[in-house]
Amino acid sequence: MTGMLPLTARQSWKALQAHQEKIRELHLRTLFVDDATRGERMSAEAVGIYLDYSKNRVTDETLALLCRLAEESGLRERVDAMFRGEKINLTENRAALHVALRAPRGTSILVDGTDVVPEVHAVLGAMADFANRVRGGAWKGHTGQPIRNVVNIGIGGSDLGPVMAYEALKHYSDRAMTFRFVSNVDGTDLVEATRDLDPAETLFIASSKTFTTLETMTNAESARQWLLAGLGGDVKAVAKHFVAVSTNARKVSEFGIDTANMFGFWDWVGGRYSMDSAIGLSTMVAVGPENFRALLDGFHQMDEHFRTSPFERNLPVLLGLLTVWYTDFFGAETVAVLPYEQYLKRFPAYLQQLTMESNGKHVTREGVEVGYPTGPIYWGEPGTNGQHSFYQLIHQGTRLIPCDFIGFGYALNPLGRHHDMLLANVFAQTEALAFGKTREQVRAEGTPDRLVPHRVFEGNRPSNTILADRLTPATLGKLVALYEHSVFTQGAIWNVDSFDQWGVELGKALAQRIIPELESEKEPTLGHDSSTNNMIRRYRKLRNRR
Ligand code: G6Q
Repeated sequence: MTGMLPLTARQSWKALQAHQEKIRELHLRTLFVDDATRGERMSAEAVGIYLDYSKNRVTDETLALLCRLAEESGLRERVDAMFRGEKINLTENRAALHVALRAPRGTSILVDGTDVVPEVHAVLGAMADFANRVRGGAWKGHTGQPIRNVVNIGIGGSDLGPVMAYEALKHYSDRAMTFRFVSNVDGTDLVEATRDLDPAETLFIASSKTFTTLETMTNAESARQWLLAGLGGDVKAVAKHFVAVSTNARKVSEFGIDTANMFGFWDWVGGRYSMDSAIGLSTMVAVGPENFRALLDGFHQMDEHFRTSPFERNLPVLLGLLTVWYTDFFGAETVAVLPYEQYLKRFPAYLQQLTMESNGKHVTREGVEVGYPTGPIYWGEPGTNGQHSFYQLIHQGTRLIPCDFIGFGYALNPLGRHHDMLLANVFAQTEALAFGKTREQVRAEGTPDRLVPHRVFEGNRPSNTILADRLTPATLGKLVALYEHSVFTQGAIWNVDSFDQWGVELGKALAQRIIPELESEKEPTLGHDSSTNNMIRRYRKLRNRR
C-alpha cells in the first residue's frame, strides 16, 4: 500500500521483536498462576462461537502490539476494500468477493458498477429449484427413473469444499441418496466411485470454474462413456444425467451439457472460496435448500462480525494475529487443526487448500521478495484419533506447533458417555500441552531416575480452543468464514496476494506438455532434464510390457 512502511520496518513489528525477547521464556504455568482470571479474560465470543485463546504464549501487551500491527498494516482498509468489491486480487485484476455469495437479498455490492447480489440470489433460486426436483424425484433420468446417486466431478476448490461440506453435514442429508466425489485423474477414483451405481439413477455434476481443468474434463468424459455404455448409447441421455457448475458457458455446451442445466458463478469467486457458490450444488442436493441457506446465513454472520468488530474482540483477527505471532516471532512452521467432531474429518484437508494456497507466497503484492516467513503449513486429523499417533511430537518433540482444538457442546449422535469422553479429551490435551508435567511431579510419582527425562513434559505449548453449541449448517458456515478471514488477516499483515495461485497454474501447464510424450507411438525426442527424460523412457517401457 502506498505510503506504508515495509512490514519489518513498522514500529509495532520492532516492538513485537523486542517484546518477544522478553517473554519468550515465560511459561504458561506462570502466566496462569499470576492471573487467576486469565482463562475467562482471554476469550472472545461472537455469533455463537467461543474462542479461548488464554493458552497462548501471550500477555496483554502482546495482544495490544499485535492489534497495533494490524492497524499499521492497514487491515481495516483492506477489509473494507474486500467488502466494497475492489480488485484486491492484484495479479489477476479481480475482486475477491466470496462475502457477496452470502449477502442477504436486498443488500447491494457493486463490481464494476453492477450490483452482484441479485445475480447471486438468482443462481441460488435456480439451484434450489433443481435440488428440490432431484430430491423430490421430479427430475427423471433417461429411462424415467428418479435420481438416487449424485457424483460431483471437480478438483481443488471445486472438490474439497463440496466433499468437506457433505461429510460435515451428513447428519442433515437425505439418507436415501448416495453422494460421491471424484477428483483425481487416477482412473481408480472414478471407477471406485461408480462401480456399484446404476447409471439410470445417477446424476453427474461437472464442477469446474474454467471447464478446462485436465482432471475434471478427463473424468467427466469417462463418466459420460460409463453412462452411455450403461444406458444403451443414446447421447440424449447426457442431458438428463449431467449438469454443470461453471463460469464458462461455451465449454459447457461444447461438452454436450445443455446450458439450461448450468449453474453459474463469477470470476470474483476464487476456487478455494467457492463452496458457498453454485460449486455447493451437491451440498444443496444433499441437505436441501433450507439447510444450504442456513449455511450461508452462518457465513454472513461471521462476515459481519469480522467487518465490524474491534480487532481485540474479533475472532478471525485474533486467530490470524496469533498465527503471525508464532510464524514470524517464534519460527513455528505449522498449525495443527484438531476437530473433536467426526463429521469434520475432512475439515483439515479443506483448510490446507484455503490457508496454504492463499498465503503460500514469497513476494509481496508489489512483487518484492518478503523478508519474513509467510503462510505456515496447516494440517490435522480429527480427535481423538490423532492423540494415538502424532500428538506425541506435539507434546514432547522439538518443534513448536500451535494447535486449534474444535469442540461442540452437543453430540449429533448422543451415545452413552461418548460425548463427555470426547470433550474430556479436548480439555485434557490443551491442559497437558500448556502445563506439561515437571521433573518434580514425575519424580513424586515414583518414576525411576533413568525414565524421568522421558516422562517430563515441558509444557508451554500453545493452543486455541474453539467451542460451539452443535455442528449445524449455520455453525459450519461460521467456522469456514472464521478461517477464511483469519487467512485474510494474515495475508494483509504479510502484504501478499491471498487470492492468486500461480503455483497451481504452472503444474497445470507442465503436465500438458508431457502427456503427448507418454502417449506418442514413436519414441519422442525429449528435451527435459536427464532425470525427467529417464523416467519418461522408463515409464514408456513399463507401460509397453503390459
Ligand atoms: C483454487 C484453485 C484451484 C482450482 C482447481 C479447479 O483456488 O484455483 O484449486 O479450484 O484447479 O479449477 P476449476 O474449477 O477451474 O476446474
